[in-house]
Amino acid sequence: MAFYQQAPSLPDQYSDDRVLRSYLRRALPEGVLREVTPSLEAMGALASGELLRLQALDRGREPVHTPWDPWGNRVDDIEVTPLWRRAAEVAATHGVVATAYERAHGALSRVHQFALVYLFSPSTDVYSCPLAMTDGAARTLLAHGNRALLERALPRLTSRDPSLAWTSGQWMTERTGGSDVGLSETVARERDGAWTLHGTKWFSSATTSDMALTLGRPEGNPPGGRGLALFYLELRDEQGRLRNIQVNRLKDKLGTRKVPTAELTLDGTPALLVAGTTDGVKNITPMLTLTRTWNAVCAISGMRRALALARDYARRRVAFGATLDKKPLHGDTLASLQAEFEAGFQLTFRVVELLGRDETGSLSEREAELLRILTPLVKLTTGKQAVAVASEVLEAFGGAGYVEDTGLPTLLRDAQVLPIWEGTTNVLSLDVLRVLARGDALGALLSDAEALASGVRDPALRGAVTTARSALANARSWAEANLGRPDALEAGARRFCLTLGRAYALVLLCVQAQWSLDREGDARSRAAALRFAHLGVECLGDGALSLEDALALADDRPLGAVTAQ
Ligand code: MFK
Repeated sequence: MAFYQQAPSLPDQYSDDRVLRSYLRRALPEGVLREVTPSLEAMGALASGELLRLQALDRGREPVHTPWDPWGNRVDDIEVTPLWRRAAEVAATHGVVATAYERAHGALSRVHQFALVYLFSPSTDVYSCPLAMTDGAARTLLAHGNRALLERALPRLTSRDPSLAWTSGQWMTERTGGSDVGLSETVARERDGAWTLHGTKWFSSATTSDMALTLGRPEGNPPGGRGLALFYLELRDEQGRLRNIQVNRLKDKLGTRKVPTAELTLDGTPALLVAGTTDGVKNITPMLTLTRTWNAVCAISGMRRALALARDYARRRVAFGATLDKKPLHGDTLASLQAEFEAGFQLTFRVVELLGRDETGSLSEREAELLRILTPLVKLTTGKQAVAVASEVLEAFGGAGYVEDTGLPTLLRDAQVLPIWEGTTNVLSLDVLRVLARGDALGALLSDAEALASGVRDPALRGAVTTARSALANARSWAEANLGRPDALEAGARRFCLTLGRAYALVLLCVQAQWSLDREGDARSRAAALRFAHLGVECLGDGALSLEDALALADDRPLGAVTAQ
């Protein structure tokens, strides 16, 4: 009989997840864990049951934009796919955003909420995007305390009732650029106390949202981010018509194909000021903090999904006389990916814990500095990991990983957005430099790493901790040595940040590994920590080119003899 390969399949996504469950046992008091477990079990079952089946049926479907109705009226309807419609219902009823605002478990509600996100996200084709912006909008409105807006929008943004729940957009990018937002050209006009917006938004994600936070420049304001103001708008009027917003077209993107990302023209769109007529960029940063955290959670959950599929496949696929899971080289390859995932996981949930404590007012000033520096670090570190892991997992499937109807290529395409949106790796590295210029966030990070490391006793894990500490100390020396050399500091910023992110992640993974050894008699996280240390956390390198040589090389200009610094 001819041979046909069995497809990979997924077990229950909560009960099968050793890493998540072990972390939750460590992070949550027993009573809290008992209370949140049913919701996580329910989401795990949906993620490997109904949502997974819908996701398979949804493959190849995309949102449809209908600009005109049959009678020539401009309507700009956007119809999302069935998976997204169901995801919206599930997200609301299961409190994927609301859990964080109900705060049934105080600061730990963020851990609960992001554990739900982590389970939900890989089966819902980037429905995490509108949810992240919704969470970010709720947080931003709360941060500014604008009562009228809070009363109108917050109950909707955090509702568990799908018929009431709203999602929000975050429209920042214009044709002038997605990174240098201060260049934005949208004009805000005020007539008799009412504001309207006039301009073009070039990448508006999830344009099916009910409201958006966006930036516009009040007439007469100076250029730059300070001259922009933060605005709130609702997309449709009571009759369901768009409020002077035209959807020019949907973007033809590499991935996130279910997300209806549009180019918009705002031609007199009514909007309300959120917090004064200036400092729009600064005022929208609470949103960025949240969406960057979501980005990291989606990065680790994407890695986890890719690895779960690869692991299952390795048990089924026979080559050269045995299943792949018996093959030393295949196993060694997956072990490295698992180590990357576990380190990214611990780093991400550390930030989630701090975020929850920040929102409940229980962070010290020093911890607030730590959270500020860790937010860009977790986003940039896990974004890079997610792409690398997805790419290797496709390879672990051989040709099947390159074939669309296996669903596997989507893993890579959807991972590739993670280092791009919400700030590229380089823009986030510059954000870390912005943090270093004020206060002592680096000191806060290093002393936190020291405090965490002091509880690690296992001799092999102590070796891994030493690797991390030495990378962190080198990074600090490098930053101090370059403080007066802004160009050199900028040139090395990405390598510096990846060193900080990876080294701190290694410390956290050692802490989890020690706990798991002591309390669960499980050495798997220990193995992950040792492998992660071996893969390397030091990214600064000794042999970096001089800045002059690097710039010449980048531009392919002739240069003298290459010199090591
Ligand atoms: C999978 C789930 C995730 C999904 C979400 C999907 C949605 C996707 C939609 C998008 O992609 S939306 C677009 C996202 N765009 C960005 O993330 C923008 C990237 N660019 C930056 O982050 C730039 O660094 C920035 C726009 C902030 C630079 O603008 P400016 O005006 O040149 O910044 P400047 O002057 O350095 O800072 C202005 C103020 O904001 C300063 O405060 P002060 O006025 O008190 O001095 C800064 O300290 C403060 N600030 C800047 N970044 C901050 C911040 N504060 C806190 N956190 C930050 N990250």
